Amino acid sequence: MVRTPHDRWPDFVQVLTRRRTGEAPNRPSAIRIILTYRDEELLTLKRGRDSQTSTEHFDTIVVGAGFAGLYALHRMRGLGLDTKVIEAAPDVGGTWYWNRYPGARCDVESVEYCYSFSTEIDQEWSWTERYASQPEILKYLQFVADRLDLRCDILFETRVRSGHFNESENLWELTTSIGQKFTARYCIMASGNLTVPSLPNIPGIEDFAGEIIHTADWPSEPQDFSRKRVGVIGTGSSGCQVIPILAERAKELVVFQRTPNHCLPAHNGPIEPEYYSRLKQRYSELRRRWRSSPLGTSWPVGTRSAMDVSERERQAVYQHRWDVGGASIVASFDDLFISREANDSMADFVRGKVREIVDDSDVAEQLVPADHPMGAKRVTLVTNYYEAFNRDNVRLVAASRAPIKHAAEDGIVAGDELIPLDVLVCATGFDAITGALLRIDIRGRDDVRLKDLWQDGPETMLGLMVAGLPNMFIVTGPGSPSVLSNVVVSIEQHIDWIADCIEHLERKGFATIEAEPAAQQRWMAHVDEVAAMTLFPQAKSWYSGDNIEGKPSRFTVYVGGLQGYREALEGAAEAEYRDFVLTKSSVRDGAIA
Ligand code: NA7
Repeated sequence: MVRTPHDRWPDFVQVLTRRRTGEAPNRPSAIRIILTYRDEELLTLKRGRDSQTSTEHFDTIVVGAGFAGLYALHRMRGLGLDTKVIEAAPDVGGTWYWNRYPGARCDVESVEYCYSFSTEIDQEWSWTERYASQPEILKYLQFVADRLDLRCDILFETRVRSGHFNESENLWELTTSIGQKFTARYCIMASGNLTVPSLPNIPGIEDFAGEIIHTADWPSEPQDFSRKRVGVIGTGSSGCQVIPILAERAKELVVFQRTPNHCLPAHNGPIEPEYYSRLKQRYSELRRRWRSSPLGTSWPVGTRSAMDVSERERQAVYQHRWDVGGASIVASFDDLFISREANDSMADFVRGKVREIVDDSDVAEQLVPADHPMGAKRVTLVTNYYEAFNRDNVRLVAASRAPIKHAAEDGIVAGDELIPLDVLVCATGFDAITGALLRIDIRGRDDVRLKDLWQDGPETMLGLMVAGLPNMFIVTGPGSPSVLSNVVVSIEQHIDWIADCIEHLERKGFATIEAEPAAQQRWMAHVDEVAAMTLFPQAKSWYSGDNIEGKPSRFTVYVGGLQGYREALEGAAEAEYRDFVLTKSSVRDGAIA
């Protein structure tokens, strides 16, 4: 069974636990979640008894063992720093460990969604599909961990609860869920942008007698849905990937759609071996070329306005990119993210496709996305998503006509109808970008809490550091291109910057580095300024935190261009960390470089 650290479900589990106490439930949903919760508690108790009471010291602690954490460990070792990675899951993989729902797949092409720092890894590893599935990505990360012998420095099944900066010692003091204590001079937060699942707040959910599964915590044992009525809530990437598979496997499938999204065909398939061996011969050159392109990918990027070409040519361009597959349609012209008119021309094309594919015109109209600019919410890459609605066993329940009202013992009440279900799949997304960081009680200088610093939304310098939190580095944090770039590329770029920065501190004898508050303010003003020039803020999305109740809404992904961002990073390092404060002692205004 996949062990679910209970704070992945904080409120939900508490509700279930409270209400179920004393009952002898025969209700799988409650049982499943409570058991996984208890499992973690048992583990905590068991491990707590023999956990160390003394504090272990490291030069660097890395939080998370996904793409970022593994590479961070590799780089820190290269600097000769004694490093420990702390990871909540029982294995490496990060978000690719947990998101094991059927159909889970990356929306970036495999040959681009991988590390580039090692020629050996590049040559020894071979991707089998154009878009890698979750099991294959997980295998890749396991391969990398073994190849670089990383596991011995990773503490698995351990969650960092708090990180407090000790100003007199210039050390981060970390505590884990089972009370272990660590100190470190540097802390690298590789905790991921999409790692804290979000559950829908449905009244009466604790009464539902069926099983509830979140896509980001899919059971590892095989599930037989052939006699089950399955409901899926959510039609983002996870929902749109799992729905076509469940349509084939379940007796009945009900899709609860709140907002229709723009879905594009992935045209996934095996990678041709000849193509791949040719590519491998030129891997580094191709990578360099892709990464220096405006969007950091292999996509050809249009340099004209969508409105500067004839209707006929526009349609031909969109059709070509639709046929090629993937999300490159969003790069067809250079103004698709800044002009609503241009964006509408692309969205209209996709809307036309939905109407073509879906047989029932009424169902098609409900699936047509209309409320946000295309791409302002992440487009989803799909295989047979719209086609699934042509099956007799699949039903769409759109919130525009029948919003979910509450859960009942037998199912979900939407509109005035009780829809009977045996299983409820929540493909309801994540407390993205800031969620994993804010789950940890992080306190910097003067005991100031990250939670308070970010009460109106996250503020960082270049997405890497926060004023007041010395020697704490964030990988692909808010204020960087993060989730709107090829994340592996951004991860390598950030870890390399962090490693160079630490090397600089060590070489020059500095004790701390942190963002300079005024520079941080200027950077975030720039992040806001460029975002306001685009259509991104026009959508309510997880990019802005809008999917989480009570979370401040702020679009903090840097969309000012990857080239400019790279120059800002390099410029800061070349100018010996201009815009950062460096100290040689514990005193904040000590020797400043
Ligand atoms: P997303 O993209 O956040 O999608 C979540 C979906 O769940 C989305 O359709 C939401 O509708 C829906 N949702 C969320 N809460 C509810 C409630 N309470 N009721 C009904 N529907 C709800 O998450 P994914 O996991 O699909 O993808 C996240 C990223 O992971 C993806 O972009 C890739 O980068 C990988 P809404 O649109 O908010 O109306």
